Amino acid sequence: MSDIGKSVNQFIVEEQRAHPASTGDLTGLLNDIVSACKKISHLVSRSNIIGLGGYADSENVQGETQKKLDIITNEVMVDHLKWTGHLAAMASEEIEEIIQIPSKFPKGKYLICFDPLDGSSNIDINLSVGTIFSILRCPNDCKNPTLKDFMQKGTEQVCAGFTVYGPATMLILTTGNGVNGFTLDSDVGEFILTHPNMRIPKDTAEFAINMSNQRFWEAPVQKYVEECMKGLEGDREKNFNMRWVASMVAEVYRVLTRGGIFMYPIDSKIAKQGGKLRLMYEANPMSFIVEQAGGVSSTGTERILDIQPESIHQRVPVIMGSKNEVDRVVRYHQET
Ligand code: AHM
Ligand code: MG
Repeated sequence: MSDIGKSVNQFIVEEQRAHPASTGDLTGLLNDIVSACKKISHLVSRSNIIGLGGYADSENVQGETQKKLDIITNEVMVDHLKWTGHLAAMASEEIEEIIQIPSKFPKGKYLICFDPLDGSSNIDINLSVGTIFSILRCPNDCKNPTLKDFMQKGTEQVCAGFTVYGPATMLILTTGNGVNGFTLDSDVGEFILTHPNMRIPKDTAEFAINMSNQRFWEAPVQKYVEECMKGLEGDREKNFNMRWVASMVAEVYRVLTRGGIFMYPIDSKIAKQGGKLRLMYEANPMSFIVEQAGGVSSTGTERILDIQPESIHQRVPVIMGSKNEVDRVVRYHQET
């Protein structure tokens, strides 16, 4: 029987039953995340009506001006996750320090890193935004977790997922056993499995990069994009199409559904900070998902999931998507 039509809760419980030794903690944590994302979806869709559009008077740890929804969605995540006993600590793109579980609540064995509202520069123009999360095991004493406990390679992730608040709200999930996509049925308030076993085609004729940064890129990316632009009139065997939504959740969702290569490479403008996208909140969870769907994810010189994190807000170059195109960009890096 096809799995299509199952609720995400049923799907998660069945995955848990396939691992008889599991305690149900991850199932509980995923249910908490699902609840938070449903609340965020509701807030995002009503933000103009309830006065949540536009900027707040604050900056986040990265020095970026925060949108009102950046702050509120961060609070929704923390409020939904802090009391249920599944987490030892949290880290958010919007908050400088790691977030401890208040002492009145029990602590669990997992750590979570999240970007509560990725692509938030798109919110006022009614384009897709989303929430990204990555779950790790707390390695040591879960009673007093520290920053050091979060410094685990992406290969250690237990689960990763993201939502897209677009024409439909979607949830994409991996626990290391393939990638599944669920659509929120807002009439009944449940995510329903609509996209089982998502696979990224190996080949693609679609690339995504912010072309306005072209003059700052390094030689391998210059070469690759120039070839895509020339298509059949250059050295490529096909013509290429370009997309740039400026919302990673929307770009990765597109790559998962019809293939493509998504790049936010290093460039001379952002070289000092190491890249644009954050390792712990964006690059690692998305790389886990992309690899689980048969794609590849690299900085250009290194597999992203193999990077040993050095700080919680660390940024890295990102090149991910259809295998044959990412491999080609990596090859151009090796050749230079
Ligand atoms: P954010 O987490 O502050 O929204 O920033 C991340 C976003 C990604 O979703 C997107 O790929 C990128 O920033 C867009 O950057 P740019 O505005 O330089 O095109
Ligand atoms: Mg983000």
